[in-house]
Amino acid sequence: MTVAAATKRIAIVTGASSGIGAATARGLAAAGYRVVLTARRKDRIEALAAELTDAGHDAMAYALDVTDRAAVDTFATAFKKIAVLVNNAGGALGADPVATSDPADWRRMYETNVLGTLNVTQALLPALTASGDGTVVVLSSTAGHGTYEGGGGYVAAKHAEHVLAETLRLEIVGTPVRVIEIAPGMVKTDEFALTRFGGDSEKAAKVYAGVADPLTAEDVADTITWAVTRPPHVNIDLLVVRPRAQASNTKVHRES
Ligand code: 8X3
Repeated sequence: MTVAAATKRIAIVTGASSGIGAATARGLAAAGYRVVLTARRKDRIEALAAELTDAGHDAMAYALDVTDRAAVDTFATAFKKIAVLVNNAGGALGADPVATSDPADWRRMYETNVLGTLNVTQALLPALTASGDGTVVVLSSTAGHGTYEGGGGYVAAKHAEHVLAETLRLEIVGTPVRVIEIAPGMVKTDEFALTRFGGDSEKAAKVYAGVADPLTAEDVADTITWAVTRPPHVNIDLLVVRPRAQASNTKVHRES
């Protein structure tokens, strides 16, 4: 893939095949960016890119597994200048206690959430810097700022993503790249909880049971789009966003 010099500034979104990633691609396209949608599921991102293009936006799709460093490096060679990178790919696997959870789940969550973000950010940092005004967004979670029972490997991975964002911000200060961390709480999407519970829809539904209005993917995309469209000298270091019914990771109001 080669990407011709674009008149519009380029925004790359990982995990853009569904949920927050897809909504963010829509939001950034509407904000005037040329969006590059990446995810493993090529059919989904191609369909979304076609939909955005038909609606008059500028969008393209590129199938990518963020844990495959060689593939990420090849992808990065297509870009000389990037305005925005949204590291959204990731997710949760399992909700078992530390004593019994599956180490394979922990490893996979570290790979997708942390190393995936590291791979893509490292590979695209030169292009973000070359743009003269780059923005790295790290989609962490409220799980990156406090733990909860059964959170285990997901909480650990999200804490690592938070540390990645904070450390990178320290290390690149003085360059024209800002680092924004968005930490959503309870967001009801089609796939997050279903994936976490291995496709068990009953367990997935319990996560949101009785919660009046969990956040939607669009709520989070709106937050991301707002943060990246602030003037270049404004760095939203960290933005925690939860539904009103959720006061903390462990304090959720449920109507019975
Ligand atoms: C998702 C929030 O509460 O399921 O990142 O960990 S939570």
